[in-house]
Amino acid sequence: MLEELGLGFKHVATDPAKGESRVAEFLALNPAGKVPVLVDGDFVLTESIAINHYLADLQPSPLVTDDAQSRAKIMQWSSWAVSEMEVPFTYVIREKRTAAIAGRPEDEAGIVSLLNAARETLAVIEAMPSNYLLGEAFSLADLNVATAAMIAPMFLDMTAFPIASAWLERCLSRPSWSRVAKYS
Ligand SMILES: N[C@@H](CCC(=O)N[C@@H](CS)C(=O)NCC(=O)O)C(=O)O
Repeated sequence: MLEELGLGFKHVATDPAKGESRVAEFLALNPAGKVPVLVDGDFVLTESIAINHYLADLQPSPLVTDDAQSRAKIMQWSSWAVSEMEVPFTYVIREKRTAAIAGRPEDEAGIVSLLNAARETLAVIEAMPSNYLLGEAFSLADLNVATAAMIAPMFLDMTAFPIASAWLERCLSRPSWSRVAKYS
């Protein structure tokens, strides 16, 4: 979102896989021990959706149009992204990581069930009648949903979802996204 809006920022690399989000200095910013965290002066904000909406308020852009129904639709898709789409992927990643650390087999049946739930969310995107979630222009709804959807190709055969795949490709081919790649 910072790259989309052209806002200046300093990225502080924090790798959760190395435990860097669980050190005292980071936990003081986010007791949940998770990235991202935005620090804007004395103001500290966690949760990617809240951060993106805050940034959108700081810097007006075509990503958020100023009418109640568009804003509500962005909220609808953003809530859906974190409560429906992201959840099965999060649990699959967690199960794989936990199994690897414990040296035990993965819960295959559990993973199958989670990936089926993930497919159901992709089917929602697949039913999209336009090029982007709110119509013909990229918006904050696409940004927030694509951030969850970009995990899908790691686990699912995307050929079953040509419309969702083409949409994801449109989102991920934005210049902002390639600039973000250098932070990971
Ligand atoms: N609901 C949070 C999820 C944040 C989240 O799960 N972050 C992961 C990386 S994508 C993390 O920092 N995990 C570290 C951990 O759980 O120790 C958001 O959208 O900001």
